[in-house]
Amino acid sequence: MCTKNLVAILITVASLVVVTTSVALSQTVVINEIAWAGTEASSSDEWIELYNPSEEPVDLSGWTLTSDKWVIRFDTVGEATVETRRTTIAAHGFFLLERTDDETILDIPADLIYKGSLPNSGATLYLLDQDGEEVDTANAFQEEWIAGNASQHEPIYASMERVDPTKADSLSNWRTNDGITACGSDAMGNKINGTPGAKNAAALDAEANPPG
Ligand SMILES: [Ca+2]
Ligand SMILES: [Ca+2]
Ligand SMILES: [Ca+2]
Repeated sequence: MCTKNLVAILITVASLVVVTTSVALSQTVVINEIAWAGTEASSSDEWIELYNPSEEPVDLSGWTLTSDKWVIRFDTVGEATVETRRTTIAAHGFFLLERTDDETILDIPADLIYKGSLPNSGATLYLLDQDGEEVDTANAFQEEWIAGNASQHEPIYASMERVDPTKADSLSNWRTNDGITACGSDAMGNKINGTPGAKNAAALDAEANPPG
């Protein structure tokens, strides 16, 4: 509770000083989960989840999600975008991007299909708005992935989950999915060690056991 109040005060102070910088980060669309290692069915079956923590739906028209290798556009097929199905992310809603086709997560419909891989050695993702302004980043603070597993560690092919979607990208705001609070099936029907289209296990855990 104290933490929340402190954040609110800081935001108020910051918004008095600067109008348009990273203040927006606390209540805007974030890169919420990254399955950079793919799934048990296929290491190519990567997927990415966005989350909108705000009280208003957000139109992603003109926005892009980029790595240093590819650009996903939310409203236009081309570059890394294979198919778009909607451009709006609901208030407190999720937006699921599946690589290659909709089978990546068999039982949950994708909101967008893309192509282009995320190296298991690490990458940084950037979410940019229609003006090219940076809305959010993921894994911007070290070369290797901060969290998530490939096949060498249990739970295998676990996603990298953002802990608090109202807080900025940082080394401490990501965790590996615990393999317990998980949902969805991969292309072969195996359980996904992640939470595509649902609240992150890491976020639920942080809420149940707040730091301090
Ligand atoms: Ca990969
Ligand atoms: Ca799917
Ligand atoms: Ca999730």
